Formats: sequence, C-alpha cells, structure tokens
Amino acid sequence: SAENAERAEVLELHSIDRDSVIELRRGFFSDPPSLPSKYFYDQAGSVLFDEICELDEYYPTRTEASIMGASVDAMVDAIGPAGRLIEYGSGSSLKTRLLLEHVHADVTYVPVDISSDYLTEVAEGLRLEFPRRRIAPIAADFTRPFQLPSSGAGRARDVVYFPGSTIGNFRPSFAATLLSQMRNQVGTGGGLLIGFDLQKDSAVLEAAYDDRRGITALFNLNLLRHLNRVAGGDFDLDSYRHVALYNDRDHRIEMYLESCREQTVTLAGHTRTLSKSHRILTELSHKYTIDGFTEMAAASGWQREQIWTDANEYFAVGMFRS
Ligand code: AVI
Repeated sequence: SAENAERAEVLELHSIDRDSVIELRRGFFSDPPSLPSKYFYDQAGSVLFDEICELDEYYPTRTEASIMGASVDAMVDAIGPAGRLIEYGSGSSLKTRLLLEHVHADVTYVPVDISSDYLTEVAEGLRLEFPRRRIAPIAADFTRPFQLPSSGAGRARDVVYFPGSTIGNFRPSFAATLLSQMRNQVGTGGGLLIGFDLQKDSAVLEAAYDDRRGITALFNLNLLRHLNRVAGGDFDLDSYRHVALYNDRDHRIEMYLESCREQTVTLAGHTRTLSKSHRILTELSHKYTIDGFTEMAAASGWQREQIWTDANEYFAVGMFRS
C-alpha cells in the first residue's frame, strides 16, 4: 500500500550509515567522480537487473546457467554434504534453484543480500518452493565483514557460492580482500564455487553493457534515483546519459553516467558542479583469463579444484578449496 511504501521510504532514509556517507562523499567529490555500484540494487534496480539477465546481448547469465546445467552433478559432488551454502549477493536467487534442487538434503542455504526487503520476499518464495530445505537469509552488505551465525551442523564444511561474475565488479585489490574474507568465513577445508567472466571481443562486451532496448541505461540511471531518495541527492535523471566502454588495458567494462549539460548537484549535504560531458564512474566489470583468476584466488588462500567453461570460453565457473 501507499502507506507501507511511505514507511519503507522513511526507514530507508535512516538506513544509510555514517561509513556509507563518507564513502559516497569520497567518491563523488573527487575527480573523476564516482558512485558506489552497490546503490544499483534497491528494489527497482534489482528488478531491472533481472531484466538485464534476460537480454539477448547480456550473455553472462545465460552462459553461466548453461555451464551449471551441464555440470551440476560434478559441482554438487565437489560441494559435498556442506553445512551451509552461503550465497554472496543472492538477489533473486534465480541461479541457485538448480543447486538447491540437487545439493545434499542437509545443506542450509544462506542467501546474503544488501536489499533486505527483496531478500525477505525471495526467502519466502524459496521456502514455499523448497519446503524441506533450511533457508537462513542474512541481510548484509557483503563488502564489509559480517558475521555468520555459528554452524549448527557439526563438522560439515561451509561453501561460499558467488555466481554471476559479481567478483568482477570490484577492483582486483578489493576482489582479493573479499576472497580472503570468504576464506576466513569458511575456514580450512571450506569451499568456494564462483563464476567469473572471461576476456573476449570488445564488441560483444560493449553490446552486453549497452543493450538496444536501453534496459542497462535505465539500470544505470536508477542509481541516481536511489541516491536522491536515501542520500539527499538532487540528480536530474533527464540530464545524464548512459555510457559503457571496454578498457582494453585493464580488461574491464567501465560504466558511466555522462552529464548532458553543465549542472550543480547536491549529495549527502555537499554540492559540486559537473561540466557538460563530465562522466561519473558507476561500475567496473573486470574480465579475466582462467589463469589470471586462479592466481588471484591462490594469493587469497584458495586452491583451484576444477574449472568449468562453455564452448566459446565466454564464462567460467570455478571450484576452489581453502
Ligand atoms: C552484477 N554484475 C556481475 C553485473 C556485471 O555484468 O558486471 C552488473 C551489470 N551491470 C550492467 N549490466 C550488468
């Protein structure tokens, strides 16, 4: 209802904590300006992201799903009778259904997501769909250390599941930090099942991040709408254009919102000017080689067990052990 929506909005206004305000200011009031990608994922953004996953041009979701489908038995064997399957950034948990249908009956599924309303909704849906499965959601920003409840499952091991190549959205140094955080959470003998996107022709990559229907553009602009609501922003959404470019040297897609005119913007209590064509960086999406990724994981304490890929080598799913 309208009343509930209003109440949710009031709650949300208080939901951006001090650290997030500092992080926002540090990014937006420096040059070049940037905004944290985590603000893509309010309720509207999570729905738009699900639409992106269905786009013809956006190959990662489809390709990862086909890799999973072809090798789910081997993956389930590699997971074993895990205590918990902990999914970082679970979103709609679409990718997890296949695993949930196949993994050992005693595995507890722990979706971790920043969008707590959406998480609750998704967890309720999963409980209806998998009535015998234990589902234990955690609303958390996984880019910060968070606590897992202690495992009630005795000595069974925990496995982190991190699909979708979300690891690619972090700078390599921070990706390594996250991989170490995961390693510490599961301890020695724990597992990591992770999807990562592979280097390929830049035309394929740029089309995937600038689709003909303009859904990715809406997704990018929605970040400003979200910040207007939760961080005292006054972005005029009509004055920015979506830009997605492949950076060959750093092997990554860079997404920007480009100012269409000179304008003044207030965010989190401060004001700055953007000139015409000034670009705000909103997302990085790194593309790896299998060897490069394996090295990064090894440096964070993960030994490669197995890699699955598709015939085009567009995408890879890896199983690692700590
Ligand atoms: C969530 N993440 C893996 C997506 C990606 O491909 O980097 C986010 C995305 N941005 C634009 N399209 C999809």
